[in-house]
Amino acid sequence: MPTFRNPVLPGCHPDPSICRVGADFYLVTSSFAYYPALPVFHSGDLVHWRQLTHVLNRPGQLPLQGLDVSDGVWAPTIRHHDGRFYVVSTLAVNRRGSLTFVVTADDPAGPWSDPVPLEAEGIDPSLFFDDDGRCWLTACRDAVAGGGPGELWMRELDLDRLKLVGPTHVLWHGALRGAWVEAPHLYKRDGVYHLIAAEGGTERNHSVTAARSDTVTGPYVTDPRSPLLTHRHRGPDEPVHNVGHVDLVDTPDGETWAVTLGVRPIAGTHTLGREVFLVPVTWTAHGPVFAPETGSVRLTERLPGLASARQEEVAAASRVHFDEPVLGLEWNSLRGPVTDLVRPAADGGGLEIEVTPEPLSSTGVPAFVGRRQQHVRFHAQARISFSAAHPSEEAGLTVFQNQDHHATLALTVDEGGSTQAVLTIRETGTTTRLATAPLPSGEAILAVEGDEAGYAFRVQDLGTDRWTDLAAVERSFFSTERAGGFVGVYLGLYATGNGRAGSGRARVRWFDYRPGRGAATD
Ligand code: 6LW
Repeated sequence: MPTFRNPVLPGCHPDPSICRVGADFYLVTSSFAYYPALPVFHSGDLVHWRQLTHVLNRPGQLPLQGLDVSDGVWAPTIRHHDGRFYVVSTLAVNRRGSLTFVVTADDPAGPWSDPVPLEAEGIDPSLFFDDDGRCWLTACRDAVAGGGPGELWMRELDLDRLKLVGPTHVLWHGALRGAWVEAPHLYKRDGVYHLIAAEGGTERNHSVTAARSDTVTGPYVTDPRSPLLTHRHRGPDEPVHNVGHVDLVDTPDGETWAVTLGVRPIAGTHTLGREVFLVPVTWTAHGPVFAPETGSVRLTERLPGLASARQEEVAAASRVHFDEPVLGLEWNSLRGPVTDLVRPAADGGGLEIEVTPEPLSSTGVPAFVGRRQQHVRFHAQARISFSAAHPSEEAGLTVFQNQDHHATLALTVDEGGSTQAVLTIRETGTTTRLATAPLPSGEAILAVEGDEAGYAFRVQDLGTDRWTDLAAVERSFFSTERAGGFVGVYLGLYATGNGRAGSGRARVRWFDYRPGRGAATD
């Protein structure tokens, strides 16, 4: 039986939503405070995904400045109806829904419209297009009149005016007493409306629950089989945890599959964030059955029967020379565009990064670009030259969990003006210098190698070609369990004057990322 490896989208890609148009599948995930926002992926076989674009990739579309990395753009839903793609999502501030919006496009590769605000409270909006052509938005919010803590609600969306109309229908308070119910999606099968949701929170107690009704606005009755999918009862040896937040799609061959988020903890902690896993689904008179063979999300799963599937080529390893006019789609900045600060050099000789006062520890827009770490075992290195004008100026590589939790390996100068490489870690307001190495040539290869134990940092002075091992940082330092939040590790390039305006700029000739030994999707 041919199989595939889960996760199908490794690295920080939480809250996946999926739809199909003909033989093509499209998927979107949360992007939090990263810019551009809401990555859109395409697949022909549900297993291999290639990024097409971002839904929000124009300056000023959403106010992300000032936000913690784990706030921002949460839990989108993508749907297609009548030749048009729709994405609904929420801007979260201080971990609460502050603005829900809809964005549309005729082509999933864009351009997408500007976000249209909706009078919708809460988070995790979704869309359901009924047979009668009516469109319904569902979402979750604090329970208004008991029964909570949370509740799922619904209102009709006027597609011409992109405006919610008519009364609000409170649909359901969840199956698990006392647990917050979220991430609703509505599906109709054989005339029955199936409301699928997540409960228990996005950590270890995460689960998939359901309710059903014969009429779209309810009443919805709890599916007594709930939870329909969870790993909350599976012990520490289970390789996949936090399973929940699903979206379902039917294939042209009549199969149903679900995408779900999950994490791959090692010794109880995870660094890659919530990733996208693919799970088979069958249907009975009661409703969907997730992972009918095993009841669990597996790292090796049988292939979808998509006989004629067109496979997307997905390169794991890459050396980027930054000789294209714009950065690849895998590169994100924080809270806004940085095209004026971080750009491919006009002479084609790599990436230029301006020194600005904005430190990585702020909630502003630092001169930073990063890509997701997608393998626990990986190598990343960059060839960089930088001559700092002051010891507060630095430029280099960062292993970035969030603004309060990251490590930097950077070129700077000491009090005497001599160039050196400095390795520091920052944790909740405290910066600790772990190691330094003199770099008389001012040009170096900065490298970090990760595995189950930790992140080992080293530097090669290109004047002498001599490598110096600096120090290793334990892997759990960068874990969500330690740092909090909802995101995974990014590997980035940055420059800052740490509050001091600078005039210089760093030059990065190339950046290398490749999975480590045995790290297929490790
Ligand atoms: C998202 C909610 C959740 O809105 O985490 O996993 C929030 N569950 O559904 C942010 O990812």
